[in-house]
Amino acid sequence: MPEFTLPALPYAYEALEPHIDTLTMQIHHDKHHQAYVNNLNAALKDHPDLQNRTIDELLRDLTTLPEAVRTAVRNNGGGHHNHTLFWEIMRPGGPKAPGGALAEAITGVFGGVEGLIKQVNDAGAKRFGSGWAWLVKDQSGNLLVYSTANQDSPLTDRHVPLLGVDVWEHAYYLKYRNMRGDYLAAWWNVLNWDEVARRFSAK
Ligand code: MN3
Repeated sequence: MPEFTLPALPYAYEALEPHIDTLTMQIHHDKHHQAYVNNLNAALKDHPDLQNRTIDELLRDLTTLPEAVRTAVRNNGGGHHNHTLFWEIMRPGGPKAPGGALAEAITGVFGGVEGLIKQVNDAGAKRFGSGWAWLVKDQSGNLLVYSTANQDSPLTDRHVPLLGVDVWEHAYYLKYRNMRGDYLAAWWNVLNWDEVARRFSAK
């Protein structure tokens, strides 16, 4: 049966320095993300029908999954999907602002990139405990900012995640200690706006 696998990082562990430190990237990708993948595979071991679905399908259809696996897919499937997105929407030396249709949409909703950054950082700062801050596209194509707890995915609400910031302590504690706001402020330096735009325009 097919198993979910840990995707390789699309850049070196040290590529996002000084904003995201090398050791955090190593532990975050090799240990935390790997654990979500392992736990997801373990949960689906006796459900070959579910193993043939994509991770997107599993998270969209979460409420109809067998109760025995639902929480494990929510937490570990969510963790797998969220982190796969997270690696892809970061890169060293990317453009400092979005372009094209995404830029127009952001200006329309948030007044500009600074307005978007403020809302995302605010959502991340206010998330009590662990979770994510998101920019998503809803089913009508509207842009929304909110946060989710733990590894809950916007896909379960039929929203397309465009940009997500991990605000679990494991994402920043080694370098930023308890200063989540400093991490959030720095994180935008490594955002891959081209990938966010690609997701925004994807059908
Ligand atoms: Mn994480």
